[in-house]
Amino acid sequence: KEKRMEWWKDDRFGMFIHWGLYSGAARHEWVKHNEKIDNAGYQKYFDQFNPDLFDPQKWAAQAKAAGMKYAVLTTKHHEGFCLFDSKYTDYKAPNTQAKRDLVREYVNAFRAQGLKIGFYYSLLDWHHPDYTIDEIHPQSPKDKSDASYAALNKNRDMAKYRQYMRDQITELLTKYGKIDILWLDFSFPRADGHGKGKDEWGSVELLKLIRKLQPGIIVDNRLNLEEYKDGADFETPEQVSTKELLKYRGKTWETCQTFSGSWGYYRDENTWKTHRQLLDLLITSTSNGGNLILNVGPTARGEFDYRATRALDSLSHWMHANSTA
Ligand code: FUL
Repeated sequence: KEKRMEWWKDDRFGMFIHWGLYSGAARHEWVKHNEKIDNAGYQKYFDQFNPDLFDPQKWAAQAKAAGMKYAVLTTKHHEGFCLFDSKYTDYKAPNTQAKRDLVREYVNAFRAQGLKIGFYYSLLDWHHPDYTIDEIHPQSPKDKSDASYAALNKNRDMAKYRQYMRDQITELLTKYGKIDILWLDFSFPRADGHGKGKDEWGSVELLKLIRKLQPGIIVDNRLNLEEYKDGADFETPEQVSTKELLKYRGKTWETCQTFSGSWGYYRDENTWKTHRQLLDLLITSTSNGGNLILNVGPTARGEFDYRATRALDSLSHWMHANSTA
């Protein structure tokens, strides 16, 4: 483990990219859950998805200029839509107006700039027909009774979904060359019994498969496997303050932070962090033994929002003025 973490501890700064159908809704990557939208209601974002301005070379150049050394892209977020060409689903970018595997283009462009490659993959899936409905599913029952959950889940089989995840993770870890990071999200046991934990995800098996397919890969802690001896490589404090980050000193950690409050593109959000705040996060993280992964939520057309571009530019000016490279 020490060995595989070496480059990561040295690199310290990465770019998170949340991109999916929710980018078209432009109001949070949890929009399907937040507004209780069913598959039929969500279909328009699939039909309209057309990233005509997607230029991964430009994304990679912006990341590099800002001093970032690695990137993690959402290959599939909770909505279930896949940016890659998976043979296990039709719910994927090649079947939209994009007509191609967008993950492959990201991998090629970022690798060409010398950046390390990471994949985010959601354990939650609000589209898959076998994913059982739980309390955070868009179709969770109003009355929250055991009987309602049982009725809704009569024909849903998590074992099939577990196999689907193993198949897709196998695709991701065998078809794109060396993958440096796998960022799985998320598995928190739920108090009321209508949520999911490591057993429903098949976390132990999944991690064994991952380590077999890509022995050097770095995996986050969201499989909830702290007790498993070859478990998580790093902790993932999410959107916490610089003060809170100090508590992680001595651990192996990466704080994930967004420019604003959501991860997916949210056009009308007004809570953007100032450039000074971003710099504080970077300095506090790196000087306390942690990493920072800063998130950009591109638009559905495939562009970085002007506010994200300005923030990255400001970091890049600072990097330029303060580095010897
Ligand atoms: C969370 C997710 O639910 C968010 O949408 C986002 O992906 C963040 C990094 O992790 O758990």
